[in-house]
Amino acid sequence: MSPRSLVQASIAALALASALPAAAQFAKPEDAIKYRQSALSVMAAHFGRVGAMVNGRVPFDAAMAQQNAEIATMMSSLPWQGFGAGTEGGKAKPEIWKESAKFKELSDDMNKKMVALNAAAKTGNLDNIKTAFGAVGGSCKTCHDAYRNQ
Ligand code: ASC
Repeated sequence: MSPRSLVQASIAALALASALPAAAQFAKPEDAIKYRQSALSVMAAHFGRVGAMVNGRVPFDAAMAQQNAEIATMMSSLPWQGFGAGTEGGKAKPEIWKESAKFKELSDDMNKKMVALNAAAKTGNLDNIKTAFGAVGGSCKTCHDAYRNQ
């Protein structure tokens, strides 16, 4: 291969790699499992801080609710990249890979409800936040009941 076509091939390979779904970019299945568990864990931490206010365990602070809802919302789009083909394991039930359309539907539902929680947090109204928080929690539970081993 000439140096020129080598450079062209490298550029083509890089372009392909960045166009591939992130799922294909984990070196090992364990890396994907670690990634999705980490993303879900960070999301849950920030969602939980909103939950503490919703449940009255800590006093309501509108700015805190907003910041945490914002982070949880950003995180909510990430875990799904870690459920690519061949990454069965962790607490994930194998049904995820057999019912990928349903799994995607549930994850999209969670994203949507998290975006609604983020919007509610921006209103600064605790009742709005409570309602939207409950919807997200229900979505978490539906998916966990179906697809997560205890
Ligand atoms: C959380 C968390 C979950 C969900 C779920 C809602 O805060 O870590 O997994 O909410 O408990 O039912």
